[in-house]
Amino acid sequence: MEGIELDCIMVHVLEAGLTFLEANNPKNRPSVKGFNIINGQLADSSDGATFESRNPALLNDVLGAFPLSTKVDVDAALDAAHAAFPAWSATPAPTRGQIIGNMGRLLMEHKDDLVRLQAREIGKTLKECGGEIQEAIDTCLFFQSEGRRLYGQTVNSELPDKELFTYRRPLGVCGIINACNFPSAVPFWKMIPAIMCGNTCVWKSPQDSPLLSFALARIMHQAGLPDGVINLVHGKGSGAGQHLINAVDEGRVNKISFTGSTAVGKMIGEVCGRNLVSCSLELGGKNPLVIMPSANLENAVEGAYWAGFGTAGQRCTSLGNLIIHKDIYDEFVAKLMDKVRSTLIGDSLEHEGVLYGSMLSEKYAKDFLEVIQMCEQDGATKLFGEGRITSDNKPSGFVGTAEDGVFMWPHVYAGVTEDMRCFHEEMFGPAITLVKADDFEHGLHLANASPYGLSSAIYTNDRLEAYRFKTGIKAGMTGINNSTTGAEAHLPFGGVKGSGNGTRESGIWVIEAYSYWHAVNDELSGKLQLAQMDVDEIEMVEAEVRWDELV
Ligand code: UN1
Repeated sequence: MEGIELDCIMVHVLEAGLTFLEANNPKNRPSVKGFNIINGQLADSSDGATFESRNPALLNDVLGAFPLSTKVDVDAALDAAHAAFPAWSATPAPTRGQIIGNMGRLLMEHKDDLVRLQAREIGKTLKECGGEIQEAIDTCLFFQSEGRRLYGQTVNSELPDKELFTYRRPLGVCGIINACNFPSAVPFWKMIPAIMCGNTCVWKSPQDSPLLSFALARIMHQAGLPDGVINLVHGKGSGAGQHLINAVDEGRVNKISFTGSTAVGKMIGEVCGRNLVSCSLELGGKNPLVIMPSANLENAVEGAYWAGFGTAGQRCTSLGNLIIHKDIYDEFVAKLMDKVRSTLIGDSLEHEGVLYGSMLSEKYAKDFLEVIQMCEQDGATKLFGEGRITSDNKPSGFVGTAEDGVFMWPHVYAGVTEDMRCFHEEMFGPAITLVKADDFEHGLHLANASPYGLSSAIYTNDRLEAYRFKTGIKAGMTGINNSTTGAEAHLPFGGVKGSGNGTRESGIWVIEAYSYWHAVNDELSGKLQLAQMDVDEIEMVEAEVRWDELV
């Protein structure tokens, strides 16, 4: 189509069979008709229904129309995953790892285009999208080699001429459901270890990032992934996502891996629990960051500011309660507010140097505006923030035309105490709550007082305080003199309490979530030897030393 600017990834996507839509897109960006990928083949939804993907930083930029998948489509994807399982699970793990390595190399080759596509589809900054695609690459490179390990053990038997072994076995068909805030790294955290262990997947892409998900799934196939190992279905959480969960009750799913809200996670946990099906649940957070007087305050301000407002506060690991020791409270808040007031916000595809872009979608914006109302209702004092940015209501650091997208002011609420709802609720947007602590013990108490336990952090130069925080906090992740965000791709990621069910993503730990241990004994003696009963008895020798005479 003349005049349309195609980047490499878009050419790639189009070569895969997508077609242009006639759309009057601004900036001559392409708009496509997208598909599910089932058994390696492009597929429409069974009833032809579609939904749109829109750029939240430029709302009349339509990326395309995608299948609104039905139960029939989800069932077809599950059929394909089941059919592919025997051959894929029998493929040597090093070969599976090699394909995963190819995925990493292809992501590197197409990184710049994927970064732009991701920024266009969910409004995160180019810098952050770059970090995220890198996280997906790191995951592939880590698990490429894991395919050459995936160790089991040889274990000594208590009986002669008998050997014991352990093997890691795949679980079967995995249902993958992720949120759109980390639409590359998080599905890779899930699917890469899943397929490395020999499982097959049905991936329900996030409703707000279908084109990026399509591009990633194509790259996975281009890397040499056999058809049916990963099947992609687009649609809504309440539609295709729910059909995938319902399939657990039908006995068609062996694992669900979900990243999203605690409410949905609990529902999934119930369905999986009653079917004895394994599930990995990465849920919400109200991540605390404690600032102590001995901290380097400049450094602490940087960390708190980034943790609160980077990604427009839309990370699971974003800062929630900023807990500041009373002795440095005024000084710290003054420094922090200087930064908050000068925050640069805008569409990163158009403006360099912005700290954060739009909200992930209109829906995220709406939910955020609702939840922050709670702060003032609870009696917190608003230090900064006026809701949605418009041409008549914008902070000095906003660049661009506000009405083009869904942009939010940064919000800071002070005077928050443990008895307020806003102390306990995740806000998932650019808003932090300031809490004053009397001393270290009080700070630690406050850090533990929310119903969540995902990430946490402390700024202190007192080693004993750092130690006591590390041992006293109940959280899956803790930063010392660092922000609450930015977990690396080879450390275990996950939470406790309301933040998850204790499973972990990333590194070697995630392998537990996608495999089971199979214990095998090989009886070589040619006879029946009974464990515990036919074991040689050892006679203890009477003590020759008269201990009683020595005292
Ligand atoms: C998420 O928000 O779901 O630790 C993932 C971090 C990122 C991943 C966040 N590496 O902030």
